[in-house]
Amino acid sequence: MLKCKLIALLSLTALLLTGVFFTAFGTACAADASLSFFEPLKARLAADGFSPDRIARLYGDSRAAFDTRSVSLFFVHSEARLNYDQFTTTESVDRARAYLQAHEKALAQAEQTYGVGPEVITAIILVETQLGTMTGGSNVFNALSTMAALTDSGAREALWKAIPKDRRFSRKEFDKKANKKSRWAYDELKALIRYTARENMDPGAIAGSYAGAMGISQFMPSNALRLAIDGNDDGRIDLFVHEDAIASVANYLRHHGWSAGIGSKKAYRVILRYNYSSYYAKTILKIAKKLKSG
Ligand SMILES: [Ca+2]
Repeated sequence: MLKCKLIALLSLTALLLTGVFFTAFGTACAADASLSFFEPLKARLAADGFSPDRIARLYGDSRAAFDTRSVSLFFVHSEARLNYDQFTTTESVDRARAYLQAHEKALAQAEQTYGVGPEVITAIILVETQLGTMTGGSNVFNALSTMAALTDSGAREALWKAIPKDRRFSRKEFDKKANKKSRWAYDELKALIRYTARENMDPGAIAGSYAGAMGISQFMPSNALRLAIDGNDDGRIDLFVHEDAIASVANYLRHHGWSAGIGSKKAYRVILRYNYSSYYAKTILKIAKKLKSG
């Protein structure tokens, strides 16, 4: 609030001189005001047993923000579909082959422990994050908090207004999706807070997808909490470390029914549990086959 008043004074002076700073004033105050959309969410988290001190610290952090940019991507008509063919080109498969060699030890360990072949794990890591090189630029804590806050009408209106009119769903569809996504995001947010506390990580520093998927394996926090594995035995589970991500992908697949010598039909169904898209599952199996054939 103090910051807004100060900027307002400066802006008024600037306005008298040039008029240029008026827009900057509007933006700065809007950013501060939008943090109030997290108030009902903070109360819910405290009621669900999270330490009010920790919650206050998380949302009082200078990086905390109501992130309409990331979350609006859930609520727009998307023209572009992911081009899965890019992952089966010779160039992509060659890079995956180099990854197989570079991480041979961790992949062999994962196969021995979980019965999942190195080719399938590598194919998933290729498609998810281009072998760990593209892990996403959204602040996961902010994206999940913003989505979880959509139970509150003020937050919901602010997001609705932030979506360009020509890309919006109908209001009815938007509300339906906001109801569903806010419940889902709240559970993922709670998992993120628990996971980062357990691993002694700073939740505000985790970058990931706009949906909140994290690390080389793009795990949602609930999966990170339940199924991620410390692959390099350093006592921490860090999905931005290849050994941990490799073991975690293998454990995830095993958890969903993978076993050594699995048939292709069952393999297809298990891979769908990673990402519910037939294009995705077919692409993973195609890459794995190419890698196996040498
Ligand atoms: Ca580790």
